[in-house]
Amino acid sequence: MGSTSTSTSTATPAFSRETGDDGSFQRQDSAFRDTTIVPEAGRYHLYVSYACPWAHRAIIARRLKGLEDVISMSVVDPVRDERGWAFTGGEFTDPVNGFGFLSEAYHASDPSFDARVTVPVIWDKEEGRIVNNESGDVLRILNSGFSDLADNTVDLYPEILRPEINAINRRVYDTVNNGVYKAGFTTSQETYEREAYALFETLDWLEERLAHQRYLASGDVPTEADWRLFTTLVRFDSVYVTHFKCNLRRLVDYPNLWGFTRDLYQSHGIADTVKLDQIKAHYFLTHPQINGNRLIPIGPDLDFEEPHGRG
Ligand SMILES: N[C@@H](CCC(=O)N[C@@H](CS)C(=O)NCC(=O)O)C(=O)O
Repeated sequence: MGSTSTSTSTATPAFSRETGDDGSFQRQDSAFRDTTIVPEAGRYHLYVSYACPWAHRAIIARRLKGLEDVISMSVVDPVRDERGWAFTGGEFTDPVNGFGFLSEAYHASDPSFDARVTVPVIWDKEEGRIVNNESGDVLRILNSGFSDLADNTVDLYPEILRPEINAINRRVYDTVNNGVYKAGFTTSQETYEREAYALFETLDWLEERLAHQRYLASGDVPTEADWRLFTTLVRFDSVYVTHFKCNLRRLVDYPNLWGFTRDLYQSHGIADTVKLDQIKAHYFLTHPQINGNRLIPIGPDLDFEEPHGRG
């Protein structure tokens, strides 16, 4: 690219506090990282958004681990304004604390909290505080923290596969899960190109890996590594290709990755955790810096139910 196209733009970044001097998006660290919980039914509550890929991990784990009667859940409105995630009524209410905004949960837990209020959140009803707001931790807590209240025939983080899962997660987090955001939110042409190429390099690598095995790690059942990738892939063609300009290839151009996504989508209980209307409303209406006219695209027309032919 020529020199004019690689300079940092003067555009207003979507997240000014998380934008480096070079225009790159630098995701904030999660503030609440407690990982010990008391396995009790009815004590914990999940705050999520169906729109958010990080919260989607928690929704999936709660379902797969059979914890829906053990951990209650409320959902924020997918469309956010400058006041952050809100409970606007109807399906977006908080019966546990009656909060109007998720920020109230953060301030109840730490009155001095002044960073970005994010989902997912695990809330302890007994202590009236946030236990954890990092989706990677939340996945592990749901997988193994609830003892025999959970369905332990499902193990998303089997001991023997941990080194492999950790290595896959590292690359997938940096270049795919967070990679799409780094490409989408940067105000620098150079950073955009670097992040977008790194993303597609990893997708190419994953495509090749999935030519020889059904799942990312070498076992014969899906693990957290698969679900962490899934929540990004299921949003890819509807959102990231256009909204975040990750358009070198589409998911449907990768036979193995597209089959893998359909395979997971068609797993028991997963399809109705994917709410594309909320996903699209969230991204296209919530980031006016990158979609100023706030129109929601009509497509693409994707068939996640098409036979996946894997396994
Ligand atoms: N590291 C966090 C990131 C969570 C996150 O950034 N969630 C987004 C939604 S996709 C959010 O809540 N953003 C709120 C905001 O930007 O104000 C995790 O994995 O749990």
